[in-house]
Amino acid sequence: MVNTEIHKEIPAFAGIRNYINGVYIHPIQDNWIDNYNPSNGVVYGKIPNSSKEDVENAYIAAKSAFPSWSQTTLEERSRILIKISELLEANLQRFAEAESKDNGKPVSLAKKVDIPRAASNFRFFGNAITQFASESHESVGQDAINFTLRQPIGVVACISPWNLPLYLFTWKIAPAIAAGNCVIAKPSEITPMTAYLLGDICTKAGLPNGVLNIVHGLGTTTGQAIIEHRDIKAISFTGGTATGAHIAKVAAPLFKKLSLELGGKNPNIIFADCDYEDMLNTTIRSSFANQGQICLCGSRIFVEASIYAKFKNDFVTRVKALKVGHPSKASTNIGALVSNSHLEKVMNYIEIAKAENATILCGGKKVVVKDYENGYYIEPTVIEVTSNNCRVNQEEIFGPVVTIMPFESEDGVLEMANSVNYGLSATLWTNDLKRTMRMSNQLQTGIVWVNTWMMRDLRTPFGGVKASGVGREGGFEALRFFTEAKNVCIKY
Ligand code: TXE
Repeated sequence: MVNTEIHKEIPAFAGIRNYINGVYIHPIQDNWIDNYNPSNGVVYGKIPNSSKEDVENAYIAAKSAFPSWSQTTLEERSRILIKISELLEANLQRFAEAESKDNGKPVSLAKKVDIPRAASNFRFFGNAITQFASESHESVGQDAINFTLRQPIGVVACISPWNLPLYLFTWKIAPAIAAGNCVIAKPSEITPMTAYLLGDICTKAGLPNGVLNIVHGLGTTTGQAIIEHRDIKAISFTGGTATGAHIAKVAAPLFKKLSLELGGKNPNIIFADCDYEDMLNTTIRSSFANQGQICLCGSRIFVEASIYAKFKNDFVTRVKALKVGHPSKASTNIGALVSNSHLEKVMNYIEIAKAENATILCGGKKVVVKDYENGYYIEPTVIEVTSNNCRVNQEEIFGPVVTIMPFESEDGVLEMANSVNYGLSATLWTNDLKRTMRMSNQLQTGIVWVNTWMMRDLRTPFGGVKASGVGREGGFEALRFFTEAKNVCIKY
């Protein structure tokens, strides 16, 4: 039987609950995992490790809500999504602090980027659904017309990671519910707090019970139960490449629709004719924003040989000036990494770099922050490599660690940029239009930024090629993913 205890405020203990059928409830098996604060290494809450039965409860709630929600007018869906957006904006400070405490990112970043973007996701898809049109095709000479129905799929799953917790969680949920689906969503077990708070916001905004159900837990238990569920027809996933491959394997025999947004090892290619200061400022950001834990970070920096020495000197000087500190301090540029195990993974790559005879130009060590000695801090690190084939240039480190190396020719750098398993994004710094077009055409990535980085227009397709994923999110691409196209052919 479903326990319907409503749990509205976060008490000091901060045990969070699943949000199923519009109420906060305990996991059926009373199984919990610890939630760590990365800034001080202290356990500050408990998270349900939800079982198959919890997922089934969420499924029942979603399935029951579907007939009514899928028939709700677009105007009404839009109104509710925009209301959710407004409530997120009204609770900006509370959500930003919760995100920072869970993830280790500076509060200032969560306030400027993560939470406003989560609000934008709801506002954007609340508007987009009212503009989402389908096609018709007149079969000329055959007295027939075809038109496409875009129908919601039913119950769909959204599984998200820990690096941009609410930002990516809502990037999936908003188009899924806008399109008329009911959702089972699982945030990362490492950063569940803002997803937990979102449930209450959705209820207050008038989202009908069961349209969104949030289950918490480990990937191997809760996540696995979701991807194995026979009646969940589509999965939108963002996370590691290995997990994406596993999900694809489980989902294939069940014929689920999949959108997989996975890792990246993105080239940042700097030509001598670029606007130097602009490039330098943005390269600091594209290397170290969110402690380098963004799949879009430009972790392989290639610099044209004629400006390499100058860049190396200026970049390292600027990196050394970045302040590692507690996420709540306004002076902090680099907060804590998300977990101790992730910190160890990143540190291990620094040892790998040394073993590969790369040169650590700056950083490379853990940082002890006064009063927060057990937090997961690391210096921003720049590694000079002599080949693109080394492990630190081929494997996703996902931390405040970048490599730099010079290049001689456009063809040479293109070859290195593409010689990697991943293919998410690339950044080009140049003022040469012809080169911009040549390179943009040939880079094997889903996204190319020219003279900017991570500038996002939510209407544009977002996703990668090769090991960076399958499918596209964003704009109408996301609404297409969350609907089935049905052709109706009428002979008249
Ligand atoms: O991610 P996981 P991890 C990269 C980054 C990082 C690596 C591993 O390199 O070091 O991936 O990170 C859920 N069935 N990225 O292990 O495990 C899990 O609970 C269903 C890049 O922390 O992929 C969480 O909700 N779900 C990335 C989500 O998958 C499962 C962002 C992502 O966690 C599952 C994060 C299973 N069997 C890490 N196993 C990006 N693309 O931005 C796990 N999950």
